[in-house]
Amino acid sequence: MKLSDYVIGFLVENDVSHIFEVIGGAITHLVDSTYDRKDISCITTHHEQAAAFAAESYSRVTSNIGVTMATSGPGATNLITGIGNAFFDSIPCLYITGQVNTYEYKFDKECRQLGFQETDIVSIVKPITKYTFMITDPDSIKYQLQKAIFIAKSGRSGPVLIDIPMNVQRAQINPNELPDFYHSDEYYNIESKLKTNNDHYKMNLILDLIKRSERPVVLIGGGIRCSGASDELFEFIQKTRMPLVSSLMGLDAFPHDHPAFFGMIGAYGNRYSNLAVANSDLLIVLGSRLDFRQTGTKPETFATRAKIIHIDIDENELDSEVKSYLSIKLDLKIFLSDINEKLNRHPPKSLDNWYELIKSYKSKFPNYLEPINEKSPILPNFFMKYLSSIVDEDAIICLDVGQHQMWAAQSFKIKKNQRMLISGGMGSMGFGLPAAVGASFAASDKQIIVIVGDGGFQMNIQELQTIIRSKLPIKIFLVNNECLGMVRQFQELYFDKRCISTLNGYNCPNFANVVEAYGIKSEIVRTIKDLKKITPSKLADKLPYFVDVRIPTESNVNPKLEFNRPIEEQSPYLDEDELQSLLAIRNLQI
Ligand SMILES: Cc1ncc(C[n+]2csc(CCOP(=O)(O)OP(=O)(O)O)c2C)c(N)n1
Repeated sequence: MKLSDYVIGFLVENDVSHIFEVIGGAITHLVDSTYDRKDISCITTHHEQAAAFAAESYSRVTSNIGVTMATSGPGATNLITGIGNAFFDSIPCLYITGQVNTYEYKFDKECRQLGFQETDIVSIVKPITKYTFMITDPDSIKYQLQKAIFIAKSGRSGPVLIDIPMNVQRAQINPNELPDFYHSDEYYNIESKLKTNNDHYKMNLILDLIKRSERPVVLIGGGIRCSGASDELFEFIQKTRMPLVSSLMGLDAFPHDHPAFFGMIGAYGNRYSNLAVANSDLLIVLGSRLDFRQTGTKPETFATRAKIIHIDIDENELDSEVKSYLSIKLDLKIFLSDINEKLNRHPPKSLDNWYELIKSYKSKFPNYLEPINEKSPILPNFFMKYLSSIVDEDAIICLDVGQHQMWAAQSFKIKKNQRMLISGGMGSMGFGLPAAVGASFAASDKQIIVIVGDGGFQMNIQELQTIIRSKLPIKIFLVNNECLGMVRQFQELYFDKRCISTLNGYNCPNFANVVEAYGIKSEIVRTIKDLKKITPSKLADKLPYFVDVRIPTESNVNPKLEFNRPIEEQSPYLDEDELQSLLAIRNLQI
């Protein structure tokens, strides 16, 4: 059997239905092996970065591995941003790169290159993958693919890369005689290191702290989705009634219409969410790494009155910047299932007063303002709230990176069966559109929404062609401020309004014309009245649809945390007396 045929069959056995790729000489054997197969297909994108983002989003939606293929040299290096994205956000993805023939590869020679497009991608991506390997022995293919997928999915999941030289791809192998990873000592060694046990002593301590706490808060992060623990989290909150806040990456792991949900915390978090954390006496952190965007640049000012319990599958994330009272290395699904069982015996005390207090913050600091009249311009937070009221109950929303992402995080109300796909740790502009392509193939029955800025849209705009060619009914909302808004806001604050490269030296094309050149219908909306043009039938249509949402160029993300402040002291600043009265609890000794 030809090795490339074996690789494709292996992917099918692992329930992979789509491979995202851009072709090149060095992967032609692999791509050719999908020809005439009904059980798997290649989705040709127009840039390898887009293929990688699409595969990552396919993985997020299917909870299976996402697969990208790229040719050697520039194809492989174009994957790097996508690989980094999957690494930081812990998404299991397999990248298969083609490589020059082994007899053209330099190996240990001191020269730069022997073969055309020869590039040592294995070494280049080592720091941003969980495992990476170049196959030189055709008989190791089964072992290496099994090992790579096992590592990608186990523990804290993430990306893996397998580099396959062309002569290896076309080699003949006997599939019945290939070594098997699952019967190797290596497998047992890796597996035994992954085992984590629930510590019963610590569990009882947590139950006791929950019982005694008067102002508890649960903070969730991307780890909830990664461990598939959304249902267990829901049950935990139903049982404890603890108020819940989220990091950016945790946003779609809990429904926003639930009475316990109190928004996103952090630098661009809702003011009421940050105040809840600042006043809490117990903070249970589930699968969030407590990075500076959440804690502020002075982590010692974060949740100073709370006992922090931190649970994460990756021990390197525990006690990193913020020191916790109790930290546990554990898969969240195991932790939550276990505590849910025990919680029946520990009914929590009434949290009514605490709820009243947080609700009072919420009504004092709403995250959007109602427009004055129909002629009013579209203000971004209101737009996000409006959009969330008209999309399907199980829509998948793909965000790009910038101000629009933060407005969506603050004001889009995510429902139980909706997903919001975000480029978190990497924060890569250009993520939204290709992510929507991947989500469309992963869930063809669902409504797929993109929210993107004019800058990020121009970074992977070529994927409109993938959308139109594959007839994907993706609905694109371009939040158009005609500038690189997030950095413009930063320059206004810290660079005395010298907006180089964001306003000066940056501009946009007529997007409606561009989009129509691809054959996609478009609309421009400028006022509240115009929003009525976005009718339910246009959203339900089986064709792609593009809306250029014009917002004032000077729109800013507020509230915003400036350097070296605690998260409850966001700008625009509150009057000192008012802040102190809101933080009254903080001054009590617990
Ligand atoms: C690939 C990449 N390049 C640069 C940046 C830095 N950056 C972050 S947000 C931003 C501006 C985004 O502008 P736009 O897409 O128009 O969205 P807006 O902030 O205006 O909503 C830039 C340049 C980045 N995150 N990713």
